[in-house]
Amino acid sequence: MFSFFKKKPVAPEAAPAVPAASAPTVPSVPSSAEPAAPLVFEVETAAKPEPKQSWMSRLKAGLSKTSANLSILFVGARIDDDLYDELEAALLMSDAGVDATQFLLDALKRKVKEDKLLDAAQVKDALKQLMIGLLQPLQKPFELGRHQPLVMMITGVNGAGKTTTIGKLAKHMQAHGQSVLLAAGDTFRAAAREQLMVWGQRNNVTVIAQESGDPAAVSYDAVQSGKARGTNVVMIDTAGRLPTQLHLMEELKKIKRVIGKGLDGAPHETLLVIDGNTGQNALAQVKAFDDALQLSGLIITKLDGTAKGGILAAIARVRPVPVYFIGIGEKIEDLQPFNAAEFVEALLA
Ligand SMILES: Nc1nc2c(ncn2[C@@H]2O[C@H](COP(=O)(O)OP(=O)(O)OP(=O)(O)O)[C@@H](O)[C@H]2O)c(=O)[nH]1
Ligand SMILES: [Mg+2]
Repeated sequence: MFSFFKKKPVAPEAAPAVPAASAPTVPSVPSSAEPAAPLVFEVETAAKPEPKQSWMSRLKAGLSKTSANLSILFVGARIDDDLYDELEAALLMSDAGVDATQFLLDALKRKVKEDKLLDAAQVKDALKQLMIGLLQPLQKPFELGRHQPLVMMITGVNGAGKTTTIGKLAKHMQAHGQSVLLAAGDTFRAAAREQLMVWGQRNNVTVIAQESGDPAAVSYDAVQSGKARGTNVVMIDTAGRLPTQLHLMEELKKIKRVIGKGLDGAPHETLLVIDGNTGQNALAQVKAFDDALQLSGLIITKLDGTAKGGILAAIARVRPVPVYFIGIGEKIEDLQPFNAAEFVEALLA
């Protein structure tokens, strides 16, 4: 069992509480403003963290397609070229990509030879160990308390799960005694701001929003407000965008620069949220967002759907940005830290 966050006790940088009057205005949402559409955030307040076993079984269920495709190959199999061919096809099918697939196959063949493995179960186990070795460098605990406030910028393509993930993280952080402030940096969609603010009200999280529609200005305000209030964590939501929308990628760079003007060294985390069902395109997203923003971490969502999971192997080989969390559903406990051994156990059950 490992904890959700790593926590570093921090000597607060000069960030005394400042009277609320000097903080940027937080527009209030009229209580009658219940949105017609269901909220993105539906977090059960009474939800207790489920036992680890339940998480594992749901992760296994999410990745069952790949796990079935891989595991079947080893049932009563002979260790020959046919097995390696089938394994290659199954790995490619799992979204592992050409590079990681070739890497794993070469390493496996070497291992089989060196250790004189004759039994399919042993070969499967060797593959598991190789996969864990490949994914291990992506595993990195998310450390709280390094900065006050710890400023996080959350990016990704449309519908990847950014806002939902921010909501889940906020609840996890609160449970770890952190005060959280959110910035409604998605000024693109009119409903996005209200959505976040209603959620903030319900969950006792301050949301900084602006009518102006300038995401960099909202982000700057949020950082200032976080400093003034002595908030532990500031999370900045951004509007979804495709890496091919170059002007919108430029806008992200600007938001990042402006955050840095609000607080030296911020954002301390620049995160990309990826929909686990995106296939190989996820790798293109990692590259493009990393080139533009120098990502510090990834969050992979929706590993409960038709996701195949192999994309993590591709990321590990081609652009090894740490994967802080993975998501397997819409509830708060459906977001957990990424653990390489656990993930491979689900992928190759
Ligand atoms: N099944 C499943 N659904 C998820 C998960 N994470 C998020 N979702 C759903 O994905 C949809 C989009 O999530 P959002 O959080 O609105 O995505 P976003 O990236 O903020 O979207 P934009 O702001 O429109 O770019 C919502 O219906 C979420 O409930 C997950 O891990 N599993
Ligand atoms: Mg959103």
